[in-house]
Amino acid sequence: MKAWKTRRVLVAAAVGVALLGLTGSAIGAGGKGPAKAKLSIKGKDSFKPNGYLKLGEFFAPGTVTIRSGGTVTMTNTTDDPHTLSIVKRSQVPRTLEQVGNCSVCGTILKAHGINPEGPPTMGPPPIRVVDVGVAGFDSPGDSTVIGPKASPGARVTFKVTARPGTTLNFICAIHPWMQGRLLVK
Ligand SMILES: [Cu+2]
Repeated sequence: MKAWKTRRVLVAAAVGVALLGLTGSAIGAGGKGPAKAKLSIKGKDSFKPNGYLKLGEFFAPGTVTIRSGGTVTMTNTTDDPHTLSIVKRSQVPRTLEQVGNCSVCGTILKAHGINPEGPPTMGPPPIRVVDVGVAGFDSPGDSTVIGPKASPGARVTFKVTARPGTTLNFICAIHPWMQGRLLVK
């Protein structure tokens, strides 16, 4: 095939893909979000001597779109345990001081049977999932613990049952600078 012909075929393929994309988003706009979504916990801590200490673990992505009734599978790629805990928007720490004084974090950890003043929890917590209100993740107080990578609890799946149109804010109650949102469609 001559070069210009090849190019034309490639352009046609690209247009086809673009049209498929348009069709897909048109359906999505009037319908529901994905029935399944993935979330991972990534990053690592680091420091610069005489410079700073950076706590670099994060939810990836920070914003997850999911259908009401859909499931989110979360994988931990870090060496630390974390939680994904639904909180009220007003409880999401916005300043360094609020991160340091996260009172809802202590409440969440206690609900999991973890003593926030005790030593760091590396093993499985007494209560892995806290589910308030109706079954599934739908309201502040719903929370799951995820174990460090390579542990049996390093992957968790939870169902999101909040109504379409709901935004659920979440934090990690162990590292409350880790924050995200579930957009329920
Ligand atoms: Cu964390």
